[in-house]
Amino acid sequence: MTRPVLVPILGDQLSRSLSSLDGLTPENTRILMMEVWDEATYVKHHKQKIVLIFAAMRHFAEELRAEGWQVDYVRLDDPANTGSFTGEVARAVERHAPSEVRVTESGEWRVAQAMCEWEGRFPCPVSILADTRFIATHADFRAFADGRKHLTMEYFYREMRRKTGLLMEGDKPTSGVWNLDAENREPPKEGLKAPPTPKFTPDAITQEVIALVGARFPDHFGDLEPFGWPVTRAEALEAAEAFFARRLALFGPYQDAMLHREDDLYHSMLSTSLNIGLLTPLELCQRAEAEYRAGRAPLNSVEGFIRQIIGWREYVRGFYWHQMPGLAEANELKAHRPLPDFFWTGETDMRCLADCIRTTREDAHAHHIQRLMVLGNFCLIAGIDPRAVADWYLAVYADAFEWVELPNVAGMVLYADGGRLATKPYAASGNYINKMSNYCGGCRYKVAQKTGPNACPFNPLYWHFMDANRLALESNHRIGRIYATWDRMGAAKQREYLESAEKFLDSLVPAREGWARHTEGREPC
Ligand code: FAD
Ligand code: DLZ
Ligand code: SF4
Repeated sequence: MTRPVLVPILGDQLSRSLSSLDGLTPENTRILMMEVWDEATYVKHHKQKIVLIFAAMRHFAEELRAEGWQVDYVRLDDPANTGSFTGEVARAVERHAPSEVRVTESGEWRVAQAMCEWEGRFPCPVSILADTRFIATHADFRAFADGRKHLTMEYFYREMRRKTGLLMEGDKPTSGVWNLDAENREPPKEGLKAPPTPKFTPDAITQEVIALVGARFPDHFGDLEPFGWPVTRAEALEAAEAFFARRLALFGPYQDAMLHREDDLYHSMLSTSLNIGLLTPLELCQRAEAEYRAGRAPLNSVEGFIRQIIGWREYVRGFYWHQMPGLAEANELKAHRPLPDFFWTGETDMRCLADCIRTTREDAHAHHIQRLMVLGNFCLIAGIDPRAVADWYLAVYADAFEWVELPNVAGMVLYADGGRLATKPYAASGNYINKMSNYCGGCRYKVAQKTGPNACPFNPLYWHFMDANRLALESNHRIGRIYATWDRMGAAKQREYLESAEKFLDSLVPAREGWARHTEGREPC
């Protein structure tokens, strides 16, 4: 018998188009999938994220077996489970004496580092292949980034449009305009109600995983049930079709809107399926373009959706690999305040934050503007430590993988990278939230009040942040003129702002240790 090729498939590699399977047949291949403690706990992921990954992995393994592939599937509770990728690949190498270990590159730096050691460790060659599900290669991003000080997404996005041919007429963008973002900033209308996102009833496989996660990860953040995320490609395709048929047309205009307890609005809710590989970015964008070409969705919505995927999503992935490992430690604004406890409990009188944390707890999801302009903006202007913020985002969202989470947190939200990703910090006072949401009406704080105990905390925090970071920000042409307004206020008004902010910051209770990461080291299986 010939020695098989051993193909480890990780929990975010659940795609039949995976590069490591390319050219192989079931006869000469042994696939390895492994539920491991290290991955389930490197941060204390939201319970629904662990259910999503394990359930999707188990379904994918079943689908592969049904096609005739031989799959070694190591369950979390397998007594011999070593708890790590490297340990499980080592065991599989012993079992099968493969001619080669062939794996698609990891999405995260941490795992990529571990994979680099496999070659020296195993008695057979190890091939680490490019992840061809992404549109931009690492070389594409390097070619874009080399020699640029600011890595403005817009120029990268145009290259991706040219590379894919999406919304292009020859070498020109459809309608002559690359980016229709200016048309996509409608505040929410009173009573706006989007068609619901499909939720999928857990089958027996998923129910078994739900029970496992409930038993093994009881102290992780978030509600375990109801669980309704797509866990198979068929379910993900159904969710995508529902989005294209019922929500894409209004995706653009209401992309930045926020409504109390209207959690999904017109967003696609497809990031989990994309990030674990049930859907590919190109197929979704081509499908969205077809809606435009058929006259069923306007260009501003379709271009906006495609930009999020071949623009932002591809860009942050390139940015991550270009900037790591330094990005994980970056703290340009020297922010050191601990994350407030209410990020975990949701217990705050700030109605906007309470609602965003509620949806995060209930669904392991919050939409982009909630993540950026409410949760992220608060962390920025309150000066929260970037490591603590990144740990929180990585733990609480079902779609969170470091390659996409960290550039958004350190770059887009916190300006911790010194402005390589965003040209200015997205700092905003309560005014922005009031304009784009219905949160403020029901809040105990008054958004129009600038200082004092009843003032919206975003108002004094905004000026406190500007004042504290003047040295770093004043020379930025997109933000510098704000200091003229600050200077015009006069010393007494400035003092009021700063004192209000300090009082508020002093009232914050730091999060207890152990919410995001296990404090007592690795737990036994
Ligand atoms: P839609 O609004 O329908 O957008 C369509 C798709 O575009 C998304 O599914 C996603 O794949 C992509 N996309 C949109 N914005 C971004 C972006 N800024 N970066 C990368 N891709 C984007 N997204 C993640 O997938 N994982 C994360 O861990 C993550 N962390 C974030 C942290 C912060 C601080 C911020 C501001 C954003 C983060 N995002 C992350 C981006 C974005 O918030 C989510 O992709 C989006 O909310 C997912 O919901 P959706 O599928 O309904 O997105
Ligand atoms: C996120 C995650 C979790 C919770 N558990 C597993 C697991 O047990 N097995 C697995 O193969 N993958 C898991 N993942 C996804 C990995 O963390 C992800 O594949 C790596 O971080 C590389 O991006
Ligand atoms: Fe949030 Fe301020 Fe509005 Fe309250 S008043 S909901 S704290 S922005």
